Amino acid sequence: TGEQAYLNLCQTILTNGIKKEDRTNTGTYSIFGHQMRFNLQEGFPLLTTKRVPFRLIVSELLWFIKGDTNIRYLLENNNNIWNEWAFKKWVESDEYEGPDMTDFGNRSQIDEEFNKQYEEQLELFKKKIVEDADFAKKYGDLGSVYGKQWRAWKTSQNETIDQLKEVIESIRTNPNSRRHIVSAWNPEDVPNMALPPCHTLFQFYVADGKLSCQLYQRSADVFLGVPFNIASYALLTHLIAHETGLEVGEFVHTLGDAHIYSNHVEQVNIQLGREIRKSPKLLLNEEKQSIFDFEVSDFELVDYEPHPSIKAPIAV
Ligand code: DHF
Ligand code: TMP
Repeated sequence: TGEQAYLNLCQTILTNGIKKEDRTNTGTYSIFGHQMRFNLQEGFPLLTTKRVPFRLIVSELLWFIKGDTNIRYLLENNNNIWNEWAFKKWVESDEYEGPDMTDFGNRSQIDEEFNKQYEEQLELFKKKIVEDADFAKKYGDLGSVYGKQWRAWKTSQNETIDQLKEVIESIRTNPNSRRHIVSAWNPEDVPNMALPPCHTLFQFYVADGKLSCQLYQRSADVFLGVPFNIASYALLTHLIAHETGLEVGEFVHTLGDAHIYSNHVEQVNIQLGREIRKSPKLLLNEEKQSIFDFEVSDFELVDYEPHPSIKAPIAV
């Protein structure tokens, strides 16, 4: 199954990964170039060897689809997965006057006193984003990240390209095309992003009445990010298949630098010791057609009975 492919990747990295330093100063074990396949007909590929919070995947994907790049929408949906990258911009700004938050990601893990201060500042920041629209506009925005590139890629002629709308149209009208591509990697715009896109480019493929999707992910945090990325692109494929009247085919996940952070190794070993369970099933609100009309309440996951979640610190 697809989940076995994921566990094999984890095992391969632990066995063959090269010890490699990284931007976050955490340290990783890393391999370069790997591919996994998930047959979406066999069930929805949300991992069962640890609990993965489906509702966070839904609200993050809807946020991309809306073309939104501001964490305010995520916070309104109790989704905290992008906080650190907005917070980083805030504490590095001239307007921030609280205690020094330099390198908060690493310091909060080793210094309990500092961690208290950090959590306090992060709570204040979140509160301000939700309550103060002007503040949110300035400090909640992650820059030209996914939503921007998918829905409003800026051209040199000052026009915008709605890549998502266009790709759905091309799937519908010209299914055999080999050009069903959406790119989040915009070299000119990369400097304006809180984090350059990890899921960089994806392509759709139609054959036998089924829609498949392949993602090129340049950088993959295999324990924390990848389970989200698999589910997110599987969900996107379901939504577009639904809108275009196709069945779902495969999700092909191609990775560049696939790494396990050194402070995730213990967690990965716990997960590797667990038995894979039956994949859940995804139900979509059949009354909705367009991907652009879906809301959080239009998704339901049934028969998801995973092993317990496994906590791990995220590298900032
Ligand atoms: N940075 C790094 N170093 N790794 C990432 O995977 C990553 N992902 C980002 C942004 N920056 C990143 C966006 N996606 C979590 C999962 C995905 C994600 C960000 C964070 C995460 O922390 N997952 C936790 C649970 C989070 C929660 O329940 O709030 C997990 O255990 O899966
Ligand atoms: P990098 O920009 O230095 O590659 O750091 C980005 C880190 O975030 C890296 O560990 C990969 C991880 N990541 C994912 O795995 N999936 C994601 O969706 C995102 C946004 C990040």
